[in-house]
Amino acid sequence: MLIERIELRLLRLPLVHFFETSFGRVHDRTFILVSVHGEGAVGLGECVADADPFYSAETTTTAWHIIGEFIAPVVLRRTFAHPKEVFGALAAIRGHRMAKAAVEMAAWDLYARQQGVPLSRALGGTRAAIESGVSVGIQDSLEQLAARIETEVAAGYRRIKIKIKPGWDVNAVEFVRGRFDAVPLMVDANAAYTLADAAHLASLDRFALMMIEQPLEYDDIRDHAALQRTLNTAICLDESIHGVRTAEEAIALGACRIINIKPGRVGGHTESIRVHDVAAASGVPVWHGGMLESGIGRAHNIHLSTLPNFRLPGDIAASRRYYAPDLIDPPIEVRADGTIAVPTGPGIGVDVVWERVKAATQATRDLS
Ligand code: OSB
Ligand code: MG
Repeated sequence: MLIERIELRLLRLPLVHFFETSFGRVHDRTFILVSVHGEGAVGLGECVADADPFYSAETTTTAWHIIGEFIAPVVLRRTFAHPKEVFGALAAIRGHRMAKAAVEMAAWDLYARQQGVPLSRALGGTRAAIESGVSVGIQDSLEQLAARIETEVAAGYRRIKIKIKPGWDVNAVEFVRGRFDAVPLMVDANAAYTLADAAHLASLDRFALMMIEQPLEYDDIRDHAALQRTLNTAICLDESIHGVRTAEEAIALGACRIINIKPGRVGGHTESIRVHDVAAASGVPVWHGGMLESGIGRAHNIHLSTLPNFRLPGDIAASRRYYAPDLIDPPIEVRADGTIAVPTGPGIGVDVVWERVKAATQATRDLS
């Protein structure tokens, strides 16, 4: 697989509904779309870095810089026997896993298209459909939260995740449990607490939550281990799992019982498979997170979720929840049973509407 040219596009898409987490409210998403060209084919990757450094240290601007000045020079005009070699080839570049992942995932798509197989098969996945869950942001009122959950439960989603932060946590969960007593429910704090909040977080134990996602600092392992010892509810780590090494540390120290995998956060599909495999070897289930991707990044997420240790519903919902219209047509749909069919065409297997991409483009850069 020869990489001949890389094209970057900076896109901006308005969200159908604002999305609020403990670190803020967003109304649109700015992200980089990467096209990797080689031997007559094109692979696509979507960078999950946000415009601001609030979820992670990377931003769209740092990723643009790192891809253009450091990643492209390593991979351009180079022949890879397999896309699993790309992440290792970038080892000299410290960090910047979102920037690396965007290019690495585009290389996987290119490879799968050249082989004429769906990306899921190239990745070693085994399922024809994946389970879909939904992430519901912080709303202006508890009534509005209940109304949104009502809609998502009716649509068939297999689990509901609500975002929490101090002041919108035990009260919100108690309210939701009062209305939806049996719904599979979990919470995500996006690092909004400290170990001093352990007793407060333990008061969530009585609501039969599937897990509490990332309660403490974005790069912490140790305090999560201490917190997990005081909670009955499983901790799931998101931000703290930067790759296979932090996954091994977290599992060894008992910092979590479940891991959220986002290929963008760990450096791409290859590193995601490694995290998936070390978790499987320790009996730790994983599930696929989301970063409000367009249908292009979401398609990558669907394919990766076909690996066997993705044992819980992912944050991979229908296109219509995010963008109207999405960048792909047909859009991603969730069926009444809460599953998504894995695309069967070559590569990511979705059709990009380039007119929509062009309309959303703020800047471009050609690297060759
Ligand atoms: O923490 O999982 C998160 C969105 C943006 C940044 C971080 C997170 C999220 C989500 C939304 O929870 C998942 C999605 O629906 O794409
Ligand atoms: Mg999260």
